[in-house]
Amino acid sequence: MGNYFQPEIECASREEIRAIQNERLVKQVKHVYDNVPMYRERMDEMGIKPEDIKSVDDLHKLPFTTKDDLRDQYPYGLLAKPLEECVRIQSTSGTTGRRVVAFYTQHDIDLWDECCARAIVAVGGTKEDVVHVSYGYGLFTGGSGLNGGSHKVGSLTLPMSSGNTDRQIQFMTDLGSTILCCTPSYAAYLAESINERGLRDQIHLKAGIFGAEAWTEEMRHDIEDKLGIKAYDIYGLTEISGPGVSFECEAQTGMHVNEDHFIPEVINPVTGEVLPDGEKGELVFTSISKEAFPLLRYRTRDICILSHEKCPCGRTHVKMTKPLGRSDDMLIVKGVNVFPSQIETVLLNKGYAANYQIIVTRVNNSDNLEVQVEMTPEMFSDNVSDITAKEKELVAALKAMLGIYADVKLVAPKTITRSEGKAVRVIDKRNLYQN
Ligand code: DLL
Repeated sequence: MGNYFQPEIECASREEIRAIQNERLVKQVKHVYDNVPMYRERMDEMGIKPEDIKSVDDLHKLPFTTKDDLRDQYPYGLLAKPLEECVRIQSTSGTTGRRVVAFYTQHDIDLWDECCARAIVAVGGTKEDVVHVSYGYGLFTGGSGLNGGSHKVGSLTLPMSSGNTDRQIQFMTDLGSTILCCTPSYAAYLAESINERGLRDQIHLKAGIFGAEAWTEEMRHDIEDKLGIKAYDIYGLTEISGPGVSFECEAQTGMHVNEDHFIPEVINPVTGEVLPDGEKGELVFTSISKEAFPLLRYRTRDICILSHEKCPCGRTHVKMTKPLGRSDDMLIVKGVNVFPSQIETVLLNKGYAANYQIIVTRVNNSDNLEVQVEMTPEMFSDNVSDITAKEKELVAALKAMLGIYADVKLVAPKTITRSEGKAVRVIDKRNLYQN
C-alpha cells in the first residue's frame, strides 16, 4: 500500500466515486447551461434540458467540445464565472494551431494544486522533500501546477523553471533536490549533463515526475538508469486544468485519473461512439468541479485505453495508458500510420539515446521519411563503413516496426538541439508546401 495525499477520495469505493460524480455532473451541467451561451444553444438544438442529465449514465447525451470550439470562443466565450471572480489565466503551449486560454477561480487553482499534490505524494513525496520544478513557468501550466502541488504537500519547492542547465545542476547538488519535475526530454538532457560532469554521486534525486509530452518505456528505463531514480508519468492539459489530470503510482502501469474532478471517456474518433474499457480510442474529459472554465466532453485528441482493473497501490480511480499518440501527431507517410513513439522504441532498443528528429518531405509526389539519429559518445566513429553498417541496421529495424522504408542518417553526438520544454521531434515539411 502506498502513500496518499487524500486517501478518503483516492481510495474511495467505486460506489462512492460514482455518487460524487453524479452529484457534481448534475450541478455542472446546470452551471454551464445557465452561464455559457455556446452550451445552452447546443443543448437546446439537441433538445436536451439540464434536468435530463440525472447521472453519469446520461453523459453520452451531452455535446462534445472540440479545440475548434475553444478557438472560436476565444477569449471569453466559454467563461462560466464573472471575470472578477477569476484569479489566473494559463495558455496552451501551442503545439498545434492557435493558442487557447483557460481561466481559473481560486477554487479551481486549489483543486488543481491538490491533484498535483496527489501526484507528488504518490511518488513518495513528503514535506521532507526538495521538489525541483524545471517545467516552464509562465503561461504553460507545468511550472505553476507542480509548484502549487509541492506547496500543498509542504515540500521545499525550488521554482527553477526550464533552461540554464548549469544552474539547475548546481542547485540540485547544493540544495539536495530529491524530486525532479520536468519534461522527459529535459530529464534525459539533465541526466546526460550530470553524467558528463561526473556529478552523478553528488545528486540526491529519488524520483522524477515527467510529462507534457509522449515518452516511451525505453526512455523511462534510460532516465531511471542514468539518474538512479524512479521515473513516473504525469498527464494533463491546459483546457482541463494542467498537469495532474492523471498521474502514475508506484505500480508504474498507467495513470490514475482524478475522477472526482474529471470524468474520462474513450470514444471512437470517427463515430463518437463511447468505447468500453480496454479499447483504444480518443480520450474525452468532462470537468465536473471547475467553476471558471468547465468543459463538457472535451475531445483531447490523445489516443488512450482506460482500465478499471484493481491496482496494487490501493487507489480505486480508473487508469489510462500513456497517450499512445495524438490523433493529430500521427504521421501518414506513404499511406501508412507512423507514430513518433514507434521510432523512439526502435532507437532506444538499439542502444541510442532519445536524441533524434523525424523529417518528412514530399519529393515528386512521393513521401520521404528521414530519421536523423545522434550517435552516443561510446558508439561515435568517423569510419564511414562503420557508420553505414549502423545505418543499415536501423533501416531494417525501422522497416520491421513501421512497414515502410525510412532513410536513416547518423549524426555526431550533440548535434541535435536539446529541448528544455516539449521536444520537437517531427518536422513535417509537406505542410509548408501545402500552404
Ligand atoms: O502539457 C500539461 C502538463 C504539464 C502535463 C506538465 C504534464 C506535465 P498542454 O501544454 O496543454 O498541457 O498540452 C497538453 O500534451 O493533450 C497531450 O497530448 C500532451 N501530454 C501531456 N502529458 C502527457 C504525457 C500540458 N504524460 C497535451 N504523455 C496533451 C504524453 C502528454 N503526452
